[in-house]
Amino acid sequence: MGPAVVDVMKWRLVVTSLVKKPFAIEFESLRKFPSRSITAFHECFGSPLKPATKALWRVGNVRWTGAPLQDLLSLAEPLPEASYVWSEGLDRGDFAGVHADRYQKDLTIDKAWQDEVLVVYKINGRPLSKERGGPVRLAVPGWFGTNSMKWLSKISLQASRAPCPYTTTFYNEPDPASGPGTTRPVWQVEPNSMIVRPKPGEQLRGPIIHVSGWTWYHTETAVLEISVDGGKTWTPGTVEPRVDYGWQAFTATVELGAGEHTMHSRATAQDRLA
Ligand SMILES: Nc1nc2c(c(=O)[nH]1)N[C@H]1C(S)=C(S)[C@@H](COP(=O)(O)O)O[C@H]1N2
Ligand SMILES: [Mo]
Repeated sequence: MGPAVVDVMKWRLVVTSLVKKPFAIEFESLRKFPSRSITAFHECFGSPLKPATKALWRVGNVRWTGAPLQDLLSLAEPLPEASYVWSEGLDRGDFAGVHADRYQKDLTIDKAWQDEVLVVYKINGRPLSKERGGPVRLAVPGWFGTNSMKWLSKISLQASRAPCPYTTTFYNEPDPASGPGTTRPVWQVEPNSMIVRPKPGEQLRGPIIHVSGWTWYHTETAVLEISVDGGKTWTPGTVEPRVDYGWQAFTATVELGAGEHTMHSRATAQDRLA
């Protein structure tokens, strides 16, 4: 809906609803909370109107700095019936013919208590720009970027999911675990990988080809493989260890004869190993 223009002197973060001690804090008070920095991949789900049907990624790797959300929650003391944490941004307007007074998202209470979830005021060591969601946004490492609320103004503890277009009309995807016709919220990402070298259409001298790229997921990628025969056989590559929630670089070597070839990469995460 376009960036919100926020005056940091007037900005407050409100923590409210199903809590014993609702409160509001100013920017300077937020900065006095013990700060934490975390490296994390940051991936856009893509347009919720046109989910990507082919290999296409909008993903980067950043370092967030801010106060752990769990510290704010501890201060507010959520009530037992609080099962979701709603976040609200200051942008409003229309998207795809649907009006919203606020951009709103939700997290499960379990994710909100994890120490990687931050109320962020710096990216890569610098203050957040207006476009990046400044002065304060949420960062939810391991989950799609859409959950990382920009121009954050309110955190509210609730018993059910948020009713905003961005949690109901948009950002629900087919759920392979529950069968055809079912959907799940666009929250946690699936194991993923992307070949960066060779580039599409690049001409190379064989037979030994060096492959490199990135892999990312909610937990660490354990196995990364390359196929040059459409997925019949797979050659294992080497994956660098993960830093926090960051993406992991991989390299592999394959042998190819003359001609045109198609290459696939496949990531298997630690928690998906049989
Ligand atoms: N308030 C608000 N937060 C938002 C959005 C938005 O439109 N409004 N877009 C989300 C989406 S879909 C993504 S992918 C990320 C993009 O963050 P970036 O601009 O830092 O890459 O912000 C998320 N947070
Ligand atoms: Mo996005």
